[in-house]
Amino acid sequence: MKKVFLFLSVFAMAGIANASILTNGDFQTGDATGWGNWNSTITDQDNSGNPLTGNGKTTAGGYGDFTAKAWGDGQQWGNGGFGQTVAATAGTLYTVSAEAMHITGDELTNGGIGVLKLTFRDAANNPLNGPYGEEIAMITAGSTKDIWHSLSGSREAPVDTTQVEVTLMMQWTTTGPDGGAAFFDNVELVPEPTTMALLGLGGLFLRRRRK
Ligand SMILES: [Ca+2]
Repeated sequence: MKKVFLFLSVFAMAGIANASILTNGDFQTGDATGWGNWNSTITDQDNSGNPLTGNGKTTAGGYGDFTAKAWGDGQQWGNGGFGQTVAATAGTLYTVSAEAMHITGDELTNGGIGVLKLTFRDAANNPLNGPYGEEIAMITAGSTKDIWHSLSGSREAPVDTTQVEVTLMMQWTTTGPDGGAAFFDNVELVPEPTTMALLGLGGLFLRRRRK
């Protein structure tokens, strides 16, 4: 009986712990609430007034599935995007995921990329996984247009981590001409507590119940 209850407690805590810790990761506020952004906007359609065919909305107006659109500034390494920083714990595994798309008529060309990044930082704001963080996954000019691509990856927070930033960015990586924009949606950042932490929580529940 005790073992069964312990198992159920662990299972329940794991369920709670698996929620994303980002604010407005689906952009359904219709604006960039929770995010810092540059050369980018929140939209439910592209800038020419055409629908994002990949989100299942096929007629102008009445969309409602807001997405994050990022574009560059026309120069090599020029970029635009969104960033959100949240508190993080060293040694914890963080899984980041997002959907990304580029569309016909505003597609990524040449070296244009739409990239999902993670940057771990210490309390003094120093980056801990490279000077510009780490590219976790991306779409490129070669990615199939007009459909959402799932980007994801997991990284363990390095020693001294107190915060982590999720970055969604469109960047021009070649001398050009590169063009286009990258759309992002349904961004999640999920910390995964260690097994020992979960067992500890399960045991805590068990002891409290037995009193
Ligand atoms: Ca959305």
